[in-house]
Amino acid sequence: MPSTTPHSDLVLTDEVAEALHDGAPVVALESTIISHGMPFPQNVEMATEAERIIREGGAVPATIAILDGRPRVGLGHDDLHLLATSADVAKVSTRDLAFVVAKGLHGATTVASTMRLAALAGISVFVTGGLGGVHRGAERTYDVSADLTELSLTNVTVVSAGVKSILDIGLTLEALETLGVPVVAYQTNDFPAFFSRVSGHAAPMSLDTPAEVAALMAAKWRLGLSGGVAVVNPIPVGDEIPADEIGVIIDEALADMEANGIHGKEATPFLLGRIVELTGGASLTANIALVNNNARLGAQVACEFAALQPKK
Ligand code: PSU
Ligand code: MN
Repeated sequence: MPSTTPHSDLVLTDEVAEALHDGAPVVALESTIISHGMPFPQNVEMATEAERIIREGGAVPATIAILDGRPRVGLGHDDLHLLATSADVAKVSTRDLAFVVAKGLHGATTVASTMRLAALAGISVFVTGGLGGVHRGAERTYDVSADLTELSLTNVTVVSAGVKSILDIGLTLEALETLGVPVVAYQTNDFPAFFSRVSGHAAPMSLDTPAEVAALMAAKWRLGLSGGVAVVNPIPVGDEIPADEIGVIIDEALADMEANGIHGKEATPFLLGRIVELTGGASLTANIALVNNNARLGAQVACEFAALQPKK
């Protein structure tokens, strides 16, 4: 058993603590995607499969959530099941972390808050499905995800399939540029749009191997350029939903959101749920496929990055 924990408020599983202590590759995973991003039982199946793929790739998975007010890094099956089924799990972004911890509540962490807790634990690579970003109509609503703020602050690489076109992809890329966040498209020159491999927006940079991604991470942080790296990995060809097909659905989901007066932290979960309904579950199949694809890449990046670190 390791003698030190990275931070006294965090509860790590023995497996995660040992891997971190040994400098072995660890990959963080978020929990909002489980509690507020997908229906049961696909959510718990997805979470379990992503962990399995990360292990298969030679890294230790560490799914992150708040349970009874304790930030947990690494979860067991019962924890995942609770997150997948309970109505008492708040969606927790950075803003909400202190409240949920102080009140002893359950919370599912977003990209932003997962990054923060991963960094506190000493984890450098994090796998998810989609990033938050600048919402369409943000010039009226000011709705810009705290995921972007966190990417500007916290030294963690986030592997995603880009952002859904529920967001304004062009403005999201502009915001990430302003915030100094490298957006690295993996093996493509196009910024991927989650369900579709291409968004019509050029990616600012592209890399072709996990070793190149690890080298970029090392160079960024060696230069004292704090903040995250967004690695955007297109959905596999066979799992893609064509942009025009999903575009119609997304427009309908956005109209429904407007009609129902949904806003703030409810906006993203509402849109994700509505898209699953409107596609008769096809979006869910695509969503699971891209998470698995990101888990494979995330494990490879974590292995390459761990290999660059001084031996412990
Ligand atoms: N996009 C998805 N699936 C998700 C999310 C976003 O395709 O599950 C979740 C992630 O947890 C992300 C959060 O961090 O939604 C962003 O929420 P908001 O827009 O309220 O910041
Ligand atoms: Mn928001």
